[in-house]
Amino acid sequence: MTATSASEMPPAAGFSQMIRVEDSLGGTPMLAPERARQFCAQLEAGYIVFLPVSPIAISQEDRELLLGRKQTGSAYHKNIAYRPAEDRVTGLDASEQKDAEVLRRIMQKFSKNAVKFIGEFLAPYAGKWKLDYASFRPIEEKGRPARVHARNDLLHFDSFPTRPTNGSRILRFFVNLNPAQSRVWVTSQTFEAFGPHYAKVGNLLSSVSGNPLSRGLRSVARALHLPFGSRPPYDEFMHRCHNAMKEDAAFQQNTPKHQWDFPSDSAWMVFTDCVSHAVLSGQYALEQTFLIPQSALVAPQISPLAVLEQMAGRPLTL
Ligand SMILES: O=C(O)CCC(=O)C(=O)O
Ligand SMILES: [Fe+2]
Repeated sequence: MTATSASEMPPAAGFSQMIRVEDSLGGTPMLAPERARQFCAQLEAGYIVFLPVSPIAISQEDRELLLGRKQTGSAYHKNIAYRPAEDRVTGLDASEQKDAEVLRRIMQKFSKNAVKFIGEFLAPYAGKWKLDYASFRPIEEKGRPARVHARNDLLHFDSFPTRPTNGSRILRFFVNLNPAQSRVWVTSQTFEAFGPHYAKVGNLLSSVSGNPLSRGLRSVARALHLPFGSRPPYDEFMHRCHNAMKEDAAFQQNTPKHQWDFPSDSAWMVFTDCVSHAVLSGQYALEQTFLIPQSALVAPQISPLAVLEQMAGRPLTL
């Protein structure tokens, strides 16, 4: 079965939907500009764009290395982050430097190919994003032990605690490398439908600071690299919302969900700051994150930042 809704019914308004792009676009010329713009608009509204055949070529040798068949060390048992700006992998200790070089080479290639593909597929964003980290995820997600706030099997909107986006949106592109097993996600309501509820019930908005004086102080603190105020009000809200959702067992259990199975060698892209998502199972995925600034969005008025600023009646960025 390819990616489908568990209920076999299209999700209702306010829930994430899926768009299936049948033909493999690898190596094909750019989409017609209006189609690329439409994909951007649909993604920004909380759709998942699913490609049954990944457009990113990964050689057999690299695949075998990533799947651990030629495993030499323990590096393949951790999630690996790759920082494109510095061209290096992080999170490995000194004994794993041999693996680090192999992984750096593979991740660099993946990251470059993902950038090339997304730059063509979502042309309105090309060159306007800030390229964030890529990752390799070799750990089985089912039953993976983690602290509550770090659990990815609980529904959440993404917020990076140490890398505030200051209103830029989080676009992620995934490839399931597993030759036999799907990666299984569930999604629920989009941020536009659900975020305001959380903001009201948890009184989360009023407690994130946004007045001009403290904004000024925060800017100074940031310039001086002081920890105080390093997180803009927008990120503070998104972070609290992320944590509150994961802590809320009743919500996790009762909210309506749709399940999506991403089969071997498929790829998908999604704005994970507006698609509430959780990964239930799957092993071996590659992922590249793009931070899309407000100025590059096709529909900035429905972004999580715009939704929250409308409610707060004040700017929430620095
Ligand atoms: O690895 C996945 O499939 C998604 C996990 C997730 O929610 C995340 O990394 O934020
Ligand atoms: Fe996530």
